[in-house]
Amino acid sequence: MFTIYGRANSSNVRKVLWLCEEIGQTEYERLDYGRGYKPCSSPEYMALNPNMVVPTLVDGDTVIWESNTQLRYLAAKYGPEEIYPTELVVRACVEQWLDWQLTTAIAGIRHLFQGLHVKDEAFTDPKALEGAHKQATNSMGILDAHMAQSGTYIAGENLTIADCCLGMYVHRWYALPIERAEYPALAAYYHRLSEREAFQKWILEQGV
Ligand SMILES: N[C@@H](CCC(=O)N[C@@H](CS)C(=O)NCC(=O)O)C(=O)O
Repeated sequence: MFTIYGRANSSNVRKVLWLCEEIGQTEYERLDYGRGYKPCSSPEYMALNPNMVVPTLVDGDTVIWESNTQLRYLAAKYGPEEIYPTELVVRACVEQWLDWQLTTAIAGIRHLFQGLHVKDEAFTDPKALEGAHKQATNSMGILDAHMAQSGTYIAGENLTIADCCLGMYVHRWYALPIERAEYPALAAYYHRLSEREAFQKWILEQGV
């Protein structure tokens, strides 16, 4: 049995919990660390994850931080082949979108979430919010264009960890109180994800 350190209302934790549900690995232990719960700045947590963020995954002697790496690890260890395909070109597609989430897509959406939902004063400046909205609109436009030609899911006909990673932020884009551009392929994708029980449990039912 592995342990996931992280509160279930964190986007990065929810990605991992969604994947676990999809692959039927539900016998894990989850400990509430992070904002509003046990502090990530405590010595015992920092010994596991010096970044002071959630989630951290502990599987036996293996300790992994970075949620997308946890997705890769859990999918490779416990999942069916389709969820983290080994065929080179499909694998590259999955990796590309996982990396894009962390390097590009997260910036605007995170700022909007912190400013409009958490209402953290460091993120409420109107000009900065406008910039974040442009960034998020642009990122979701890129994903919309991709979904218009990719098929059912990001890497084709099967759900992969690229969906577990980005579906969380597609949900946030639709759940935040913002103006949204018309993105028909993205909306259809969100609707498809919303029909999955595991997505309902860990993404839709956990709030924004
Ligand atoms: N790149 C990291 C980012 C982790 C991160 O930013 N986690 C947020 C929650 S989504 C966090 O720990 N915030 C501080 C806290 O909850 O104490 C990952 O993907 O694991």
